[in-house]
Formats: sequence, C-alpha cells, structure tokens
Amino acid sequence: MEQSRAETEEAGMSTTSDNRSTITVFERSPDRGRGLARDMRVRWVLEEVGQPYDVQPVSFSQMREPAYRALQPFGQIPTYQDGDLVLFESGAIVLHIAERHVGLLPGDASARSRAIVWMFAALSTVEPPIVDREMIGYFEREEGGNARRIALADDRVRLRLGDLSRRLGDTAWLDGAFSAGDLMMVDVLRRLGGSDLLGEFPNLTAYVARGEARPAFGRAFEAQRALFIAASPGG
Ligand SMILES: N[C@@H](CCC(=O)N[C@@H](CS)C(=O)NCC(=O)O)C(=O)O
Repeated sequence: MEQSRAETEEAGMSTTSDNRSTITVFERSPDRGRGLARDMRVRWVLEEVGQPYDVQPVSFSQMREPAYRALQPFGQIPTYQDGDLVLFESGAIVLHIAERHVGLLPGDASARSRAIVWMFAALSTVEPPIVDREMIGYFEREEGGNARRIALADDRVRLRLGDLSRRLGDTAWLDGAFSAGDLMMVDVLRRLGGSDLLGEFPNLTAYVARGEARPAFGRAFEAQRALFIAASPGG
C-alpha cells in the first residue's frame, strides 16, 4: 500500500498540490447536516489526501439553470473543478483524486484494481437498493404506505448487506489497508442512517464506525454540518 515519495512523483502523482479545487454542494442539504449527500465522499477523500478545497453552495433552482447543467448535465451535486478540469459523478471524482495522491490506492497494480472494484461495488451493487429504499421512504410512506414494497426493498438491501458482511468477516477493511474502496463503501452504507437494517449486521456497523472514526472523515463531516447550520434560520 505504501508508496515512496519518489515513486509517487515518478508516476505523475503528488502528495500535495497548490491547486485549490472547488466542489459544488447543496446550499442547504435536505439531510439537515447528517452528511448523507454525495458531496460528503468528495470532501472526505480530499481530507484524506490533505488537499484544501473550496465549496460553492448551489440552490435547487440554480441546479436547473443551463450554466449549472454545463458543469453537471443532470443538475446534481457534487461537481469538482480544478483549473480547467470539470468533473461530475462522485465516484469518478473520488477515483480521480485517489489516483493522483498517495494513500488511498495501493501501489501494487492488482491490489489497486481490487480497491477500485470495491468502489464500483459500492456504487453499482450496494448503493442502488439503498437509494430505492430511501425513495419508497420519501414518497410512499407519506401516502399511506405500501407495506409489501417496503418489505421487498428492505429485503433487497438485506441481501446485499448479508453478502458484504460475509465477505468482510472480522477484517477491518475490505481488502487489506483502508482504501478508496472502503471510503466509498462506508459512505454508501451511511445512507442507511443507523437504521435497524444496518444494525442487523454488527460487523458492518463496526466497519462504518471505523470509517467515521477517521480524522479525515470527522473534518469533512464537520465542514458540511457547519455549512448547513450557517444556512439555517438563526444559524
Ligand atoms: N450518480 C451521481 C448522483 C448525484 C446525486 O444524486 N446527487 C444528489 C444529492 S446526493 C442530487 O443532486 N439530488 C438532486 C437532484 O437529483 O435533483 C453522483 O454520484 O454524483
């Protein structure tokens, strides 16, 4: 996992950079500062690699404007801007940053690919059923509920968590040292927000707690929370 500074510089990566990137975030996050929006994973990776960044808060109406769509075609947060480079999709942003700094992707090529596999697993296998379940929570519980759909959504999440829990077993991280794959997986699991579902899997609960205990996570969390509080009436 460890790479020397010389190896890093030879590979065109940097340990730090003078460039200060900017990320777009919700002006006032609907999660009320719980750090569940997808800017959190970008803030976290930037904190892990020690890169200072600026935030550009955007409102829902700004996100619909053509100027914002030029940055993010789907009108979502986050985006990442570094000089002339504009990126969207939180997974691509995290990968971009992790690839250019030391510490979140192993130096060994195979181990590096395996860490990237876990990023994709988090985004394309674990996150979708969690988001589907959230959507039912938002829209259907309020309308009197649809107990069967909710139970099915819970089961789809439970299936993924069960498999993940078995793979993690009693290890600290998914494949050796903490990596961008763990960062992404922990961030995705946090969307379950301490629900009973996550609680059914003690090793995953502990895994998320380990991620949240990282100082970089703490700094990222406090930054987004401070923004929410400042944007709130009386904040
Ligand atoms: N796949 C995108 C999803 C981005 C996304 O869904 N962002 C949410 C906030 S977490 C958003 O902007 N929602 C408002 C909307 O979709 O209108 C990514 O990972 O960046």
